[in-house]
Amino acid sequence: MSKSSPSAFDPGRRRLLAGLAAGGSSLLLTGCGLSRNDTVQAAFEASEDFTHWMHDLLTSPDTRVRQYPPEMISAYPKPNGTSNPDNPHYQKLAANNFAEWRLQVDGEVEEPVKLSLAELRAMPSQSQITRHDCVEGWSYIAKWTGVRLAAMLERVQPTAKARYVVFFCADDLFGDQYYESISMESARDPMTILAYGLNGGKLPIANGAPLRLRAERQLGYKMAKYITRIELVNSTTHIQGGNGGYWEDRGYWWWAGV
Ligand SMILES: Nc1nc2c(c(=O)[nH]1)N[C@H]1C(S)=C(S)[C@@H](COP(=O)(O)O)O[C@H]1N2
Ligand SMILES: [Mo]
Repeated sequence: MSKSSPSAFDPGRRRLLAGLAAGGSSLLLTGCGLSRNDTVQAAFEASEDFTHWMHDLLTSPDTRVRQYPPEMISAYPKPNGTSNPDNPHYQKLAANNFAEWRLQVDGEVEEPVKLSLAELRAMPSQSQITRHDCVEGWSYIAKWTGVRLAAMLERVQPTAKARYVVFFCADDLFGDQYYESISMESARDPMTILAYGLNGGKLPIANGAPLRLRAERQLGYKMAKYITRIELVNSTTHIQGGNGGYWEDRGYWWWAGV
């Protein structure tokens, strides 16, 4: 299953930390990102390479988000928002184990695709044990299995205009369709997957069956459940409220990092 699953305790990350400590800096890597003291900040800001360096640090495989050992998996992966889309089309697909469900990937791509769950499962898979953080303040640890979004992008070949990946969902929440969007950087992160498995089994309906996003650097509401279509776009301003997501249209942050 977990062909390219990153290890729970990444030695590369420890080497990086050791290297920084040896350099006399007090740069800290935390689950929330980076914090620096003023001296270090002044030194880095003097360098025109700072932004690039920061970007490389944040996106390098050495800084993958924290993973947990299997014994820390929570007993209950608490569903939130929609837990069973009530539209008849979804219910019909669910009744037949999503055999007729298709994932459409289109928009700013050279090779649009329409894939079945079986075809997704045939692609190289990855498993990861991570913590889900809801903006409401609760969290749980769970094991997710799926396909790297980066692999999907390689397959569909984004055009030069593609800047965001938009996820359209099967459910309505208070009358509007749930949707989300992430940056190409977040989409290409090695820990960003389209998940069809949870804790060793099939992804339950409550948690987004048959397919949901895991973008592990971001808050729970970014992780679209019940995905039906992925569209690559140059801008999200023409979609629904124009702010890049269901909750963003109601005032939440778009980036929503954890
Ligand atoms: N389609 C859809 N995706 C969604 C939601 C939703 O209501 N509909 N809720 C979001 C919120 S706020 C959270 S915290 C997580 C909850 O995921 P879970 O139900 O698997 O715990 O899904 C996110 N993705
Ligand atoms: Mo949430």
